[in-house]
Amino acid sequence: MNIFDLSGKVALITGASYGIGYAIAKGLHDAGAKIVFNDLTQEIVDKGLESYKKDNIDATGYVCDITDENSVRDMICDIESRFGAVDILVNNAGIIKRIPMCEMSVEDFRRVIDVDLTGAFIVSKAVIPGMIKRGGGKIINICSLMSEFGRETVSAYAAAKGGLKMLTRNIASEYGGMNIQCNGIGPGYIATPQTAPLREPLPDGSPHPFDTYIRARTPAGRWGLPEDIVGTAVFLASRASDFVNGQIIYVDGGIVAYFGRQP
Ligand code: NAP
Ligand code: GCO
Repeated sequence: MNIFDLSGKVALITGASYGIGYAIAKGLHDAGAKIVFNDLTQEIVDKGLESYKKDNIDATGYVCDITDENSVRDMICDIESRFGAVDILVNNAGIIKRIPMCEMSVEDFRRVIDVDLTGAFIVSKAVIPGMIKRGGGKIINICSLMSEFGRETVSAYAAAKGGLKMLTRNIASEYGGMNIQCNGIGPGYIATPQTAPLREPLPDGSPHPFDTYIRARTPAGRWGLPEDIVGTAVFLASRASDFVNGQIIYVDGGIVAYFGRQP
């Protein structure tokens, strides 16, 4: 028996047209799961579908904003009628706005909380009843180093991702008795469109100071790749993690463990 086998499982990965979500979806597919994803616009969903097709993955994509509860409910009803209840939910969709706190509008702050925290609540709330009926399920919340740390300009994101860590523990506490495991993954600094502005070389061709900083701050000495997250996601989606609940696993090249080099 392969304890990582996901054959026959339905996996919904939010915001998975590209980036970390796409890599996780590909990994869950390779382990046997049926892949369903959503994104904000038809254009992005179509781009995602093209990538899945190129990788020989028969994925189904929905246009759905995770902050819109009615739209999420419609998507989950449709998934349940076509494929059955969602067995694995990956709350991956997320945004960041890098703005110094005292310059940030309350609207911007609320939007980040809405997508990164409330969105995960809305989608989890919509799939949990189906999981209970089916006898269990797996929820994986994509947290962040900012579930533990702060830094300049990311107040809303850190507040949301810190909240997502606690939502993870609460779902584990509230539904663990119904055989639902809810865990989080805290990726380190991963090379995706979200972090592209932190990696772009300066006009004179020299590396971005944040790029240099991250390489020095990461014991592995490099940025992570979306593929680095896949093994942990498959583990948390599979029966191999059936007694693991409410944990956040940092997949960060060692950043959380490292105090940093003396300047
Ligand atoms: P990304 O490249 O920006 O991808 C995020 C995806 O979420 C995009 O497809 C985006 O769609 C979608 N999305 C945004 N708002 C949405 C909404 N309201 N409803 C549905 N979909 C929505 O980000 P990523 O770097 O792959 O990050 C994925 C997750 O990992 C995020 O939660 C992020 O915070 C987290 N994370 C990233 C890093 C990192 O270093 N990259 C590290 C730790 C945690 P659009 O294309 O339409 O915007
Ligand atoms: C930032 C980054 C981070 C990462 C990630 C770290 O501006 O500091 O974007 O927040 O994306 O979430 O785990």
